[in-house]
Amino acid sequence: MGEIVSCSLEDGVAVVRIDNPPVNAMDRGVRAGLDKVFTELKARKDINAIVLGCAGRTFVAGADIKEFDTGIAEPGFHKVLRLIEDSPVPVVAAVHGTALGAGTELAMSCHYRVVDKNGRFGLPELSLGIIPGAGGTQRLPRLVPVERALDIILAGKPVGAEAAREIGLADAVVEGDVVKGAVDFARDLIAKGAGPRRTREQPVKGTENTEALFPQKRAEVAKKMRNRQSPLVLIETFERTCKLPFDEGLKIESEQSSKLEKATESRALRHLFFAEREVRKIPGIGAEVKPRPIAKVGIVGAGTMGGGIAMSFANIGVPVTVLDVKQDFLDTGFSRMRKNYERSVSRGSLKAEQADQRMGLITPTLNEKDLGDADLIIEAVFENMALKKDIFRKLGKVAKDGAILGTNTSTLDIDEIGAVTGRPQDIVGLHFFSPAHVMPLLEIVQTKATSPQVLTTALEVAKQIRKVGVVSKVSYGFIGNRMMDPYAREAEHCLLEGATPEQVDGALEDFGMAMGILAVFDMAGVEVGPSTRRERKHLLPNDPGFYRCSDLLTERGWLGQKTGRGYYRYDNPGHKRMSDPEANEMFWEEGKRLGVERRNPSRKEIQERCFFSMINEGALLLEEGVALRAGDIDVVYASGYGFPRYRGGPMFYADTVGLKVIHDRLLEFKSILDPQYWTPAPLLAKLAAEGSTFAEWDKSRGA
Ligand code: 3H9
Repeated sequence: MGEIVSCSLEDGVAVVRIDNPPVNAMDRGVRAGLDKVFTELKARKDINAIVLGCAGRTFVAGADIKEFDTGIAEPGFHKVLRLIEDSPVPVVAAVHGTALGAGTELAMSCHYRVVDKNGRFGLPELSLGIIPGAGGTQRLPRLVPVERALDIILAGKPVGAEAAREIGLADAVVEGDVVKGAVDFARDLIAKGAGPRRTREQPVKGTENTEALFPQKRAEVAKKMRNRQSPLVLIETFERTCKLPFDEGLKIESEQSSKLEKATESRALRHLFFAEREVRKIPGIGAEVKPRPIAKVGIVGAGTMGGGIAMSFANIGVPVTVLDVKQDFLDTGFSRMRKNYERSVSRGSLKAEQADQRMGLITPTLNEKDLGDADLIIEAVFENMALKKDIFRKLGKVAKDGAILGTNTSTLDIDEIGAVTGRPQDIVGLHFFSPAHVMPLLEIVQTKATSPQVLTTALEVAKQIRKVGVVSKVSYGFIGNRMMDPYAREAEHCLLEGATPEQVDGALEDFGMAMGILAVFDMAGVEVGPSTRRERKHLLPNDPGFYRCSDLLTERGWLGQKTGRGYYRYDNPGHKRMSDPEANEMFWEEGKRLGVERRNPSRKEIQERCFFSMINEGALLLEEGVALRAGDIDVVYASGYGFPRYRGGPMFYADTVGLKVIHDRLLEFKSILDPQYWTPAPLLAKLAAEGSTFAEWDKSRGA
């Protein structure tokens, strides 16, 4: 293996190269290498300029996120960046791929920046609950005006090469070999006699009118980034430092950033960062199992779900054939897809020709034989076992050998469906979330027969269509919906006990959920729950209050947004939810009739009942092996159910509350509420007794 940081000389220009795959994270090794090379270069008299670039697919993509757990080792970022900035000859960064976090900070400590035309600069630290801690809050506003600098970090979105040049973050945009472009740029500097241009020596830009700016940004953050600490600390850091000399500002940045690194918000977000990558690793399936190539996809069912799935593939350039039984259904489905694309065009996120291109990749058919050349066929028809079996029986006949057969079922037994295909090893559950072209989660359901290669391919497909794929075993509701059930049951029951939908949803939204569950039911259609429950009546608990309010609403035809009333009233077309005193009265009367105690549960009680029962179910899923890791459950909830990322997912959140606290509270609820629901899961009881955590449990199993 070559050196992590190497240096070569090209006629008076030193080319320093970082080579630390996969993403050139600026770990201790990189810092030590830069320290050594730049110290040596400082002493040389035969060098007129230095170019700093990276091998591989990207410039430095940030600090090594793992290092925050152990503490940053020596040499630290400030020392190394200062050394580079102090260079007596000009230093030119050659940026390709995405300079992220410490990568952008490294580039800003160089005197000039040359960027590949597809290169980008980003400071995504807030997505990890921290602020730029290697001088980013101090150097960026010395290159671009304060307000713009703050917006770049608040948004966390990378800035493209041209935009970076326009705002003064980059000096030149080049095509082709970026290091060569940077060497040419350096030679120009030498010819012009231009020396180092140290960012830290520039004045902060745009400091006029900052008095109004910071309160305004604080108000925006309070609205858009509710309950978050790091964005407020970022604004405070800018406010306190924008009129201070560089070194004083840097000291404040350091204090603030090390405070944030230790806070729960950052630990939670870092946990999710790694958990989202860990989900791809399946115990027992090694790198020798290669995914099957997926060049063509078939979809059965042109409904909302089938259409969304088709779009997900067309969006990455994969041709899709969509099958349905009637031309009408195909027409409706295709016009829905076209409308979705048109909406993206009118919002400016897609060009009209791209929309046409994507629609051009989707072909309708009424003939199942047209799915014969697909590498992957996904069924997305409504939930009915007989219908699905019929479809899979036919697919077993028409699909080519080695084609993967996926079902989008959210409730049915996939082993049973797979059995009729004659090739159960090729079947896998692919549970998309609606709207499928938007939602980032894909539950991948492994049956008893699913082959390792099929599972690996499903995980690869998820990555290609830019979704996070999480493996679940077959179980009613898989991971996500199974844990949703107790959560929603408690939310619903609180209505019988005297709470209003606003109080219940308000408590859940205050916790950080994207939307309260009752509002979600109103959006999805209140009748959906009662209709799926009818299918499995024999399995329901003996509890007359079980989802009673949704049954009542359904009986009255108050089905949510589409009928203008459900748990709430709606003023179409704005869908603004409003209190419905008549519905509330109906819930309370029903509670009285059923003899439910009118507890008027507090905000805290609503939150504890909903989230602790959800966590308890999560512990059962782990014990049963339905979910592989607590981290997998967290990924499901953060990416598919609007669980606040800054709490790390339900299982991480449980660890932060303390499993003993949750265990004891479950027992308290058992003594005052319906006892059938509140027995702590054995795994939760065990970990609570040991003073352990779900994270430790994951670790003990090598996850
Ligand atoms: C920062 O810089 C703070 C500073 O202000 C200084 C403070 C003092 N560290 O995502 P992928 C691993 S904060 C450690 O699958 P892609 C990743 O876990 C940092 N590991 O690839 C995975 O490992 P494995 C700011 C990292 O092509 C492998 O690399 N920077 C890091 O889909 C491949 O990753 C960020 O927030 C890291 N920084 O996406 C950027 N980055 O194979 C974070 C990646 O074992 N990174 N790994 O599972 C990303 O956003 C994406 O990885 C990137 C590539 C877009 C770069």
